[in-house]
Amino acid sequence: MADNKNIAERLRQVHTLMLLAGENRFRAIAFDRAAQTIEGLSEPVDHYLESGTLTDLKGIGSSIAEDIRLFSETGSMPVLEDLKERVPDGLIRWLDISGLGPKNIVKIHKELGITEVEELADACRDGRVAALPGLGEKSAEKILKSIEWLQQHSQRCLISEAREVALPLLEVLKEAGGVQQIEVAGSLRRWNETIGDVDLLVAADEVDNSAIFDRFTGHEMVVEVLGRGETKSSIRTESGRQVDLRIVNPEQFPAALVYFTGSKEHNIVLRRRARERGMVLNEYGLFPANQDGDADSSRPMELSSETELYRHLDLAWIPPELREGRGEVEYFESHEEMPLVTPEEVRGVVHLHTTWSDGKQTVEQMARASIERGYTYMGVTDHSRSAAYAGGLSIDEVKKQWDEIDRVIEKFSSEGIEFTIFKGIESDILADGSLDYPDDLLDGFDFVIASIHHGMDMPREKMMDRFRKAIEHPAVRMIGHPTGRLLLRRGESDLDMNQLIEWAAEHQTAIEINANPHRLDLDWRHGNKALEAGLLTSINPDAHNVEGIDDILYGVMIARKAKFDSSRIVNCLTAEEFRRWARGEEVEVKE
Ligand code: DGT
Ligand code: CA
Ligand code: CA
Ligand code: ZN
Repeated sequence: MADNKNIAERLRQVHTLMLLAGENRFRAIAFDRAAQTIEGLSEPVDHYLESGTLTDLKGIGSSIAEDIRLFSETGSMPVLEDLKERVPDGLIRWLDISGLGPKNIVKIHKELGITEVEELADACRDGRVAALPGLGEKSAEKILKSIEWLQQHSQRCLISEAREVALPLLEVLKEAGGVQQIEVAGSLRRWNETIGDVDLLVAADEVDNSAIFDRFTGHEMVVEVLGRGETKSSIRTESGRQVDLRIVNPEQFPAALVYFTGSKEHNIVLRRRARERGMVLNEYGLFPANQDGDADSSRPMELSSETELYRHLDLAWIPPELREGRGEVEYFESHEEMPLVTPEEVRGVVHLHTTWSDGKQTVEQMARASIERGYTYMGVTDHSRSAAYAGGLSIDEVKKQWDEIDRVIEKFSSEGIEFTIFKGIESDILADGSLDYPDDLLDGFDFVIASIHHGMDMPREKMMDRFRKAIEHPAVRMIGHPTGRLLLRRGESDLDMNQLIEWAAEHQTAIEINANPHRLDLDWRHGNKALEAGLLTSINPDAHNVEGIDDILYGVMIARKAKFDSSRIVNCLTAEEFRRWARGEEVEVKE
């Protein structure tokens, strides 16, 4: 038995490898389509296999059905195994190089006989790539730039990937004998958008350390033990992540947790405060300073929690996501708490795609999934017409979609379901800053998100001009993913973000926090400026399927890092308040 997700993943691998093997594109695409179909099923595939109805499904012909059957029965898919033999491992990594598609990968690989990313970089430098027909110097330069960028960033991973590693380890270690307390520390506890390594911290009596480390290094995810000592052990997982586990005595736990949560900048400020109060703070504890100013380690302060440690420094407890050395320490000198948005305060799912453009589920399915998750409204925002690659909607299709939304609304009301669906659009901002539809059509939407998907690398002045025009357009209520970045894969547009924030705040136009873990854009580092300007945001999953809605959690944590409370987040409004804001009425921001 294999689950649908697993099967879909294999089919997708076949698709990718076929492209890299230079096989017929349409045959390859069939596997991608089949993967999409399998993913969208509500019943397990085995159900269809048993009843012999697999080939009734859209996009599943008899040959792919056979591949699925074999995989389900034997756990192996011959077509995939065969491709894996034929396509060198190194080539697969070429797919991460932005601007290099399968066709050119195959061409370069065949003509130059190279398979490793490093070899490709060399071939870009010495002119071999530029000499290939259809590539040229510009392409070679672009590929090289992208490789260098990747190499610089490949040591890190997305927070979503780090959580996939950390949470199962945390679960297992929680149950291990002798573990008295356990926490994630480091950048993951601070909810940074990318993570270098995962840090775990355990409180235990020393006699138990060895057994706990056995449990850790013996976990099924571990492929390599990088080091093992008395109090620290590091492993690498199959996904390439490094995890550090440190074990400290229960008395040391609060100080160690603060130390290993970081950030370094935050720790520096805390240590200075300790010194100013005649104490020394380090990873082992908080100590009175002796005459030389060193820690008097014979007399550690008794600390039972992080809160107590902060108290000794005349501070209230600071949430980990704020510990970035950006004024949080000063704030918690005189405040017990900072008002910050919580997941429960988000009421509406705004910015999502449906089968009308490049989403995987229908309006109704997305609505029901939002209801299941406790939301009370959603804003459908498919792509606009010039986004042809993503199934952007023609004017005619927009009107048909409105009809469908009306039908779903009616259906819900006949079922007694209270749920509001707004008709929105994610309109492209074109090269000249105009939007993608005539004004009278734009007026027909409940709200418009304006985003840039093309020409993201125009010069700063031009980019700012495009955004300014979009913000000034009366129909626009939100700017989508402002920098256009794809974390660890593609850089950001060159923008004056402070200026952008000011313009948006003036118009009560929100700049979204795109909650997709690949984006997390608006970046939280602009939080102080956003607060000062009174910027509104919206925590938007940019969901392309039902599961995508759950990314809202990442957006909430990034919003907290950026110091947003619910009064500046438009999808924390009720549906009626959201409608009023969307119409251009003022919303009240708490002071
Ligand atoms: P990462 O792993 O690059 O995503 O970022 P972090 O913050 O997890 O950094 P990491 O794993 O090197 O260290 C975990 C925490 O330990 C860090 O946030 C602060 C603390 N720490 C590590 N090294 C130092 C140091 O040299 N000085 C200070 N003050 N703190 C350190
Ligand atoms: Ca770390
Ligand atoms: Ca570390
Ligand atoms: Zn977009």
